[in-house]
Amino acid sequence: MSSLSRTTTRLLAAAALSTGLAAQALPTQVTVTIENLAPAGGLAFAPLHLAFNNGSYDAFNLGQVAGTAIVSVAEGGAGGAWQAAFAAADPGAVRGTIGGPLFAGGSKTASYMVDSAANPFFTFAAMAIPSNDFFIGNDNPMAHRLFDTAGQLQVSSITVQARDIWDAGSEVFDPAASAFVGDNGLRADQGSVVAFNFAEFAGYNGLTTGAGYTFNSQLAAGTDVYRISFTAAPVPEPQTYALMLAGLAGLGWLARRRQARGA
Ligand SMILES: [Ca+2]
Ligand SMILES: [Ca+2]
Repeated sequence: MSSLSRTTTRLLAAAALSTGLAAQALPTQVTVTIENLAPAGGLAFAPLHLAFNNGSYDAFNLGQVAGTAIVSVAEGGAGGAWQAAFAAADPGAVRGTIGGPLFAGGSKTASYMVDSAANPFFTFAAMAIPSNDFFIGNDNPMAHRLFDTAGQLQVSSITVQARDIWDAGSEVFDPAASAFVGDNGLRADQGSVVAFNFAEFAGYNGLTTGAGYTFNSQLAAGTDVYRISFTAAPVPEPQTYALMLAGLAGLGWLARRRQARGA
């Protein structure tokens, strides 16, 4: 094979690779806004743990014993085991934590670079406080498919109502032992399973929280308590640029060779 045809072959391969990447990877800048919609003086939330993912990691199931991953969210909010389990099960997921307590009426925003083709699904988990072991999160890992196959955002927001709040079933309800109002050192194992539960929040009414306000649940089943909103902006992939530049440089070299031969 001549030097020229070898170069042409390489250029064609680079072009094919470039086209292939453009079809497969869909890099997108996703901005996530979280809002605590609970009535003033009511629920607060620990940091939100989130992951843009391939839909394969299922952190818990209604009616089953909670594992250490979701318990690390539900019983203290820190979620270290949840993050580690997610990373092990779905290494390509884009994970994050929107930190700090989120009080009623509060909101926070964070942005993530996501390949919407590889990670079209969204999973989240956060402890509700005060509580012993209450949390919000999606049971079905494929419940929230944010992106279609063309990379278009399909979900503008996820709203959580009081009826959607989970009790991990891992710690006995006891205001004296609850995070944010009691002494965590007093907590006791519950030995139950994951269930829906918002009624027990009324048991904290009148107690002083760690933030100094007097708790008042005011929750009915249909009360909105949390919203996660999304906006997305596609971004060109650096790899695509690099391949295009390499291809252009190769074409320039080829043109110079042709010119030299023709002369
Ligand atoms: Ca599940
Ligand atoms: Ca419990």
